[in-house]
Amino acid sequence: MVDLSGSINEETTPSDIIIAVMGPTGTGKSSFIKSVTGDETIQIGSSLNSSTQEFGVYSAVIDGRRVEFVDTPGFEDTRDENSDADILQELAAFLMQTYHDRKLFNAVIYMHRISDPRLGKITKRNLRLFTKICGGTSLQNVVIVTTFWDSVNGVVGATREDELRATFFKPLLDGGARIVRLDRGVLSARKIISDITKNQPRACNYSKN
Ligand SMILES: Nc1nc2c(ncn2[C@@H]2O[C@H](COP(=O)(O)OP(=O)(O)OP(=O)(O)O)[C@@H](O)[C@H]2O)c(=O)[nH]1
Ligand SMILES: [Mg+2]
Repeated sequence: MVDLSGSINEETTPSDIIIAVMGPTGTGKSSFIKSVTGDETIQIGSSLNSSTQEFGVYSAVIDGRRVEFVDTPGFEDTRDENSDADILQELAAFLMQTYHDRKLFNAVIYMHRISDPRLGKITKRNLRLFTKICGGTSLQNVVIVTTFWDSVNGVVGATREDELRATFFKPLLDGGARIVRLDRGVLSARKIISDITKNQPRACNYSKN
C-alpha cells in the first residue's frame, strides 16, 4: 500500500498553492519538482522501473508565495492492475482528505513524454485513471505538461503535439485543460508554476465509477 504519512503540511494556509503532479512512470514528475524545490531528498529514476513509490509533499517559495507539490507514483507495467487500483484508491483518499481540510488544488499537472512515438497501453491506462480522478468540473485546473523535448526533433515534436491535441488529449482540452511545454532547467518549470498561481483553487473530484 502507498504510505500517505507525508500528507499536506498542517501549517498550510488558504493562500498557499497546491499542485499535484501525476502521469506515467519516467515522464519527469519528480525531476520537475526537484528542479523547482531544490529538495535533494527527491529520488529521480535511473532505471526502467518506477522510481517514486509513495506520495510526497515538497515545498518552495515562488513569486513570494509558498507552493506545495504533491509527487505521486506513476502507473507502470511492472505493477499489476490490482496495485494500480490500490494507488488510485490511496490517491482518491488523499485528495478527499485534502478537500475535507479545505485545501484545494490550484492545479493538477499531467506529465507526458513528447518523445514517445506511440501511445502504449500503459499511457492510455494512465490517462483513463487520471480522467477518473480529475474529470468533471476541475478540468480548468488541469495542465498537461509535455517533457523530453530535448530528446525529439523539434518538427517531429510539434507535429506530435498537434496530433495529441486533436486526439488523445482532446477530451481534457475541450473541458478546459491547457497544454504546455517543459524544457529542461528551472526557468521553464518556474514559468509554468507562475502561470498556475493565477488559477482559482478547485477540488479534484474523484468519481467512483
Ligand atoms: N532527456 C530528458 N530526460 C528527462 C527529462 N525529464 C526527466 N528526465 C529523466 O527521466 C528519468 C525519470 O525521471 P523521474 O523524474 O524520476 O520520472 P517520474 O515521472 O518521477 O517517474 P516515477 O517516479 O517512476 O513515476 C530520469 O533519469 C530523469 O533524469 C527531460 O525533459 N528530458
Ligand atoms: Mg517520481
